[in-house]
Amino acid sequence: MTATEATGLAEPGLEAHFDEVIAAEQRIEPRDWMPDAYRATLIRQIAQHAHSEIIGMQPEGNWLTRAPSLRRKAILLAKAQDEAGHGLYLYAAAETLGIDRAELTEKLISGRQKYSSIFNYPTLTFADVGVIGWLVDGAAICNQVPLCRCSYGPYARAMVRICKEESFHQRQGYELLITLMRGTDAQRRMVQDAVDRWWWPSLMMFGPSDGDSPNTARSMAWRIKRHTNDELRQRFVDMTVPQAEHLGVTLPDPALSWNEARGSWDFGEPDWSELKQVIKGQGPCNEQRVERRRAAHEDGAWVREAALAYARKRRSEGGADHD
Ligand code: FAQ
Repeated sequence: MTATEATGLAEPGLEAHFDEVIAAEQRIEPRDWMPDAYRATLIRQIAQHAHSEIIGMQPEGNWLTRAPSLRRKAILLAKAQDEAGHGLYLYAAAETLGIDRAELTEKLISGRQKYSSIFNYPTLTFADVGVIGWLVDGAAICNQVPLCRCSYGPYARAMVRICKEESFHQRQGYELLITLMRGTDAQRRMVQDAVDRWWWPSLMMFGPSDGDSPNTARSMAWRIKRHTNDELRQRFVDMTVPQAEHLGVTLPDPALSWNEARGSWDFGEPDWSELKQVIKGQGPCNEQRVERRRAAHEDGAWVREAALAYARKRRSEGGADHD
């Protein structure tokens, strides 16, 4: 499918130029003409991505007051703060497409926009913090590095910084797990239990299999997505299996085996019905995650009002906005 076929619109000069920019691997910028469906797809994806970063603070945030040492607490705090920052860059990127952040937040808390399925699972032990860093941030990196080459400039640029920080997140997770694996039998069991619970949901982060992914073909034609969901899932498995061996944990998939001919790992089929349920809002923690976000938003109303009142006052007094 070419970009023009994907748009289904007829605005000859503008659309031809848009197609040329995409074909030449150049960037579309906020003031450029773009097909409505391209804009809508970007808003959908960037908003979901931003919401995921913001909701994604909750499962780990759950352990901030119970981290086992000051060092682990400082690392976890820094990671959660990074995620808040990622959410903000991404909301800012979405705003360049003409949507307001307040509207996006409203859509999230009213269930009209999605966030990643992965953040609807509970964090039962401190090993989950390590496994989230290793597997969830690992999956996020696989998925997001290609987005640094996305055709929409503000999203691609936001992804460059985000990916650098995600790499730190992944390393801290792996280092935490290595420390636990060098500990007691109970600690090793705790890590294995966390891996058993997070492995399949991590594979589901990449989205439905290619045959069931309605958006991939068009997003690839527009060079928003650079690889299909299954390609990225395979890349993640190939990257992760040797890391699991080094760590000394077993991945909970009896079908996992090296395929000599393909030069990559064969693996089992995720439970797609589970992914559908979680996306529909029926995962283990969906309700509590959205409720927590809604409460935080409502509790923060006075901050937004105060900031607005201050900005208005400054403006009416003719003060500079930036000092
Ligand atoms: N969860 O046709 P496709 C992170 C939806 S950030 C929920 O394949 P598409 C950092 C999909 O939206 C993690 N919904 O869709 C961190 C679509 O529904 P719609 C977030 C999902 O867009 C780490 C429908 O299913 N990352 O982890 C999921 O082409 C640690 C059909 O699917 C991003 O958002 C899912 N897993 O591909 C933070 C990356 N999968 O909208 C804290 C950017 C699919 O039509 C701690 N996003 N759906 O109603 C993407 O790359 C893509 O949007 C995909 C989905 C690959 C997620």
